[in-house]
Amino acid sequence: MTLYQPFLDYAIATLRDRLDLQPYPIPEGFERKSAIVGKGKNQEEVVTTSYAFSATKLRQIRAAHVQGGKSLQVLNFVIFPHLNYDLPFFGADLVTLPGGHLIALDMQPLFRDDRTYQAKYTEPIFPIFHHYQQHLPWGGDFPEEARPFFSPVFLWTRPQATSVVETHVFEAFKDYLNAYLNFVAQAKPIDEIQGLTEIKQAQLRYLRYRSQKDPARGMFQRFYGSDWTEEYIHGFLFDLERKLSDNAFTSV
Ligand code: DBV
Repeated sequence: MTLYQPFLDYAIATLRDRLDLQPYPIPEGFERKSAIVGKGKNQEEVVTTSYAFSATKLRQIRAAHVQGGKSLQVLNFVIFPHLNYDLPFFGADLVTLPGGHLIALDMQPLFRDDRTYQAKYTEPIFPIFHHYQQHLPWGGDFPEEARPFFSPVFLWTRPQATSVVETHVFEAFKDYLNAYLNFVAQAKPIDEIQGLTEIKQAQLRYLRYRSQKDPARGMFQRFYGSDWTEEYIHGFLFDLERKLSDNAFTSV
């Protein structure tokens, strides 16, 4: 059992339990990808598996799980709501590299500086955030340009010990996911044009940032080549623009 498998199993079981989960298409050739990397006795098989679902209020729920031995494990898990809900994105980036663990967990806001939005989607999370922050201290510098996309309850930490990932990080992941699903349960569709336009712009802003700056791009290029990587990023991981142009005359 690899480090993030229990996170993925928990997430899928919880989503099945709490939502009307439907399959979401994964482009052919992207469900599973493998490559042999390294030389001699350092050779490792690196396998990337993808998972995707949708639900009534959620356009795409997707996970990418990279397994390449003890010092290369990644679970990137994001929930993209439908464009007629003001819900934040659920974003988890759980990364283990030879240098250590890097954990990002957040309810990423559509409108970071809007006080009403914060009261609705950030303040309820403060108790959970403060509870875990004592065990998961701030991870230090991260790209300034990423700031607009993070909430004040962004858990960002670089634990030394794997046991911290297995315990505190796993518990935080569960609590954030369940709190997110509480928001989903309460969310009401937006139907006025102004609100819908703002949501679409905010979703596209987030999506363009994440796809342009994907910190995994270099890693995927090394393992699987640059054509596969670009298609994986734009055709699966961050696919909203493609879906909008595929469905120019229908709703997404
Ligand atoms: N990051 C992704 C996707 C990944 C992924 C789709 C499928 O957005 C993995 C894989 N993240 C990944 C890897 C690294 C990081 C780093 C492999 C290490 C890159 C390296 O050191 O070579 C949060 N992730 C990072 C970093 C940040 C984030 C701030 C540090 C790198 C940097 O300084 O740019 N990713 C970023 C973020 C979210 C997220 C804000 C939201 C929770 O998913």
